[in-house]
Amino acid sequence: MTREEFLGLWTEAFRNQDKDGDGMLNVTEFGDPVSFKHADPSQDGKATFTEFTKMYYNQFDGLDKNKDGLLTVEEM
Ligand SMILES: [Ca+2]
Ligand SMILES: [Ca+2]
Repeated sequence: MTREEFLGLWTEAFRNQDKDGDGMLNVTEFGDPVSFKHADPSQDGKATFTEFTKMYYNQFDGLDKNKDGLLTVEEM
């Protein structure tokens, strides 16, 4: 899948997880305190949509071993 498709999945997840609809995820909404640290680099207890997608943007780069801008099943 492309980076756009990958981020699209997480955009959808963000909307579903943002229960109170304030455009940010707190640790309760996020559900995983360990990964939440990566989603909230500013450590203010809120992961904004920008922080959230940035985390997955970087994760895409980490997973895309051959740097062709596509994630294959093997790479995931
Ligand atoms: Ca929220
Ligand atoms: Ca790749």
